[in-house]
Amino acid sequence: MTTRCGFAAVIGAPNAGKSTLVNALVGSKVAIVTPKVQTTRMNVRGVALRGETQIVLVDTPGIFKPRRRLDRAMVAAAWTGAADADAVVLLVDAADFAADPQGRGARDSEAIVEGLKAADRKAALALNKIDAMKHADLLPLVEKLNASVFERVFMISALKGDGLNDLGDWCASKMPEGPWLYPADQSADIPSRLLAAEITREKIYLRLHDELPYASAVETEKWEERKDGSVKIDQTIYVQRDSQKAIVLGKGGASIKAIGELARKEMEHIFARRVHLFLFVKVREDWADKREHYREIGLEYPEE
Ligand SMILES: Nc1nc2c(ncn2[C@@H]2O[C@H](COP(=O)(O)OP(=O)(O)OP(=O)(O)O)[C@@H](O)[C@H]2O)c(=O)[nH]1
Ligand SMILES: [Mg+2]
Repeated sequence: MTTRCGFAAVIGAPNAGKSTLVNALVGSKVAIVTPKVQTTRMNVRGVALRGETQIVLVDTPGIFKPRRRLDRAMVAAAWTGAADADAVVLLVDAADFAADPQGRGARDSEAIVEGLKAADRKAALALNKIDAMKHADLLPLVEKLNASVFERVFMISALKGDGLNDLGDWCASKMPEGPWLYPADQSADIPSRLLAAEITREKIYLRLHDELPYASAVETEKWEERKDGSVKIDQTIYVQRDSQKAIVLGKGGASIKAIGELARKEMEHIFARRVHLFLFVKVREDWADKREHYREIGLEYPEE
């Protein structure tokens, strides 16, 4: 039997629902999801199977007008993900676009359409979050986004699952013939230490607000297998100022305790074993300018 295998990159403006879509197509959580923009910082691979076809889905950071060094690295990674893929899905938050056609999300999406055109890159357009809008508002949007540059247009809800079968079939049809890259039972390609750090970062995004999530990074320092089958994980949360450290800790340590509790529970679920999680908070003003941090999460380091 001939097998097929290739890469399908999901790109789009921040908060479009890319990570939600990749998790839904894969059928398990490979990428973290939060209501905040710029959650995803690196390309994450998840594996979906459809018959004899293996689709390696690439979740990418949101594409927007970058300012900080970290932002530039994230946006560059997203475009690289698209350039390397056999299929590209541009995901748009249609509910947000319809509600605010001049808004930041809409402008970012339009700029990505221009980018795809300039690169002569064929893609499918997927209008997401149709569960959260009037369907009558979809048509004008298709026109506005210049749907003619797209091979196909899908209307989906990554959250509820609507339209995902057709989109998955389209991705599968784009995969070239070839051997599978991953064993049939593997759904994620992210080292456990990194996934553990991402899980903690997700809880920080969910629990803390304003600039704090963007000023923080998480690294897994130690991963210690114990004889009883459990694992001890030490992680450092980096922030940029003393005042931020105080916020992460919270009154009497309440905040970090809650973050640790949520993260540990999810790690236990994902790694299917008991986890002892120890979180430390350190101030490192320039973590976002250190090469090692970029290497750690697999990003190219922008020189300026
Ligand atoms: N109503 C609705 N909400 C959705 C849908 N898909 C995603 N969301 C929500 O949109 C928010 C952002 O989802 P993510 O998957 O983190 O979005 P993203 O594009 O990966 O965001 P970044 O990584 O920050 O670029 C979350 O609160 C999701 O629950 C959908 O189909 N309908
Ligand atoms: Mg994401």
